[in-house]
Amino acid sequence: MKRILLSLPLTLLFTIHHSVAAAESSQGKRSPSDQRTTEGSASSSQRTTEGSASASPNVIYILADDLGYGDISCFGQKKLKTPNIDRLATGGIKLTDHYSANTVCTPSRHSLMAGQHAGRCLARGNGKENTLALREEMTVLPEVFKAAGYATGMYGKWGLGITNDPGAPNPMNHGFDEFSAWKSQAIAHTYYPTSIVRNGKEEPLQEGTYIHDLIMDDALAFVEKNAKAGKPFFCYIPTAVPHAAMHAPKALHDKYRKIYPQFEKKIGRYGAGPGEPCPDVKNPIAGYAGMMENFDNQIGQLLELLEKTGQAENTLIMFSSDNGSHLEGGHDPRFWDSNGPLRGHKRDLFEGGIRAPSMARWPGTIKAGTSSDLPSAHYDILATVCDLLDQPVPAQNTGISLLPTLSGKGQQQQREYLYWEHPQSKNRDQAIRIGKWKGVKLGWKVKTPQKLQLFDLEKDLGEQNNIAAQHPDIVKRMEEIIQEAHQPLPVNKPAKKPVKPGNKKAAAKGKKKLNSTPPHPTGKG
Ligand SMILES: [Ca+2]
Repeated sequence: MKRILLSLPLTLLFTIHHSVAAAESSQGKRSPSDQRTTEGSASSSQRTTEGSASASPNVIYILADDLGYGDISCFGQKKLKTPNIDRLATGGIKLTDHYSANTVCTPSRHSLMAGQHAGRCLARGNGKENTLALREEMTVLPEVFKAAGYATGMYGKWGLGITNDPGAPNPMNHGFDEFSAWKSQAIAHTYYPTSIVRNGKEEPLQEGTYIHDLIMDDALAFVEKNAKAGKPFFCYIPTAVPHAAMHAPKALHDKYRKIYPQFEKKIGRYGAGPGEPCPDVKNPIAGYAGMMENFDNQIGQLLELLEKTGQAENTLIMFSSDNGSHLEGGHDPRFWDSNGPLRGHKRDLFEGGIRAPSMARWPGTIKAGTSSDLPSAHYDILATVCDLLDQPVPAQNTGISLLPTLSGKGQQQQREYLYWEHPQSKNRDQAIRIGKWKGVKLGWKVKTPQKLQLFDLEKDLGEQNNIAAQHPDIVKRMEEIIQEAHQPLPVNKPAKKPVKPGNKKAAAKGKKKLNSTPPHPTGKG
């Protein structure tokens, strides 16, 4: 597998404020963490002697789907308790300023796998799934684990292609040994699909089978199997909860119908992939609560299994969400206050669309009950894992290692900015964060791109007061960066069918295709 080492020169023009140990970084000067990443100077055994942690900890990454910043109780949810998810925070570190890489499913997942921000990522929106697949020549997250000798498994919504296709869309083509999933992202809209795909093979399901329980059972079996074998593992759990539709197991749905009877006349509706049942939901408020409790119970099962197999202190668990809360399928994020103090929801680049409730737990290594407001994003996970496992950082990476922030050891490398864009089209929304400053430029759904809006997140977390006019230098710098951060996607390949000489109509069609951008992300997801 071809690997190219990457150094990350940074120019800090603005001071980045955060509470965890920080060090100044300047161009050409690398932090100890960065040196480890680029030069491999610290061996696994060296790190092991520094602390009690194993050099090859198990890693579990749980990615919720459309879970808002205010949707779990340790991040402020008042109406619903999530005691097991909260254990990740009380037993580890809360990452209060950690972000999704994008504001919809596919590009967010693509960025997580490839370690690229939204202006470099090859998926810029939801669309035709197999055209948005990861490129085989890239080294992506599970392949880093494979190179370090890990077992790898994925359980949930892949979102990067049809999972029973044998080519590039298939998770097993990108470093997963095994997986259980929906056949496609569109089918993952229903929790009662007609089939499950295991390791690339589609298996029919009996009508009314709640797939989330099957998928989590498979994840638990993968964890138990490898724990007993003493094999380090990477378990990726991109659950579809709490994305539309509001399907919950019947007993839990009924429990919350009694708690919220005022919504009994409300019907939640959503659609799934071709030919797939997506039952309407009577009282979708109760449906949401029931599916969240079921999910929280599953996290409890996972934690108990780690204790039972003696792996709790040898396992790093990370938790986040692929984008902000949604307004689909009868879900009411306003009732639940799903975005907490933030502005906006899914498909927005205001904080409510991208800031994700995120935590990491690794008993004995991550100090319990701590918090960090280091600005960071999903596209930092690849570099973090490379740092953790002493693996080279893939060439396409744009992230930094967060390991010093998680472990409290070493100097945390700084970055100048975080960047987002949505969607891929002539006019797109763009956002940037530099330290406490947040810039948002709206271009999608407006007739002409608007001027960049500037917010001070320390004083104005809800992004209500645009202070761009008071800080022209910051606005100018942000405009320069977002201009550079956005790179157009490579143009489509020309049609394979040769154009006959003299066929002007076909020639014009071929030329148009060559210059066209990928499908516009109008699809749900
Ligand atoms: Ca999503």
